Amino acid sequence: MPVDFSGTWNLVCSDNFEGYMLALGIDFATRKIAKRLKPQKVIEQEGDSFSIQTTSAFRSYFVQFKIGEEFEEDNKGLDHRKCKSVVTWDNDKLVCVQTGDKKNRGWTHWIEGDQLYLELCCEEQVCTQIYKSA
Ligand code: VL7
Repeated sequence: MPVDFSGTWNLVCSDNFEGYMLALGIDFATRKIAKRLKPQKVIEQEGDSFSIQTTSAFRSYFVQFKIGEEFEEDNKGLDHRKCKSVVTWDNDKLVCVQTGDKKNRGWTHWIEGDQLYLELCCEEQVCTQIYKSA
């Protein structure tokens, strides 16, 4: 049985979100607002199907995918760059590769204890976030 990421998760800490946003070319004013946000994630996992709704007071983002099936991502409200994305399992980690204009773009989710981890990568930048069950 794979790990179950389902639930409502609140951001508790974030490291190098600024570096990640800079790598994505997010402008100063947007970064200033974005770095103060405490987003909430609602993850639904049913077999190989996932949806992840990330909500904040400023912008929100929704993504839906099936393990191993490539999909188009528009990153609407974020950096707006289109990507071909695919999510796979790496043992108990959920790994998304986002192929597009930016090198080494993607994210990884895993659970440790009662915390949900998210590592966001773009070019040389890695942002690590920790979420706790709401
Ligand atoms: C999505 C933000 C910076 C713009 C606003 C920040 C709003 C809340 O990819 C992500 O999550 C995955 C894995 O859970 C599922 O989509 C992270 C946030 C990346 C990039 C762009 C700053 C403006 C944050 C949506």
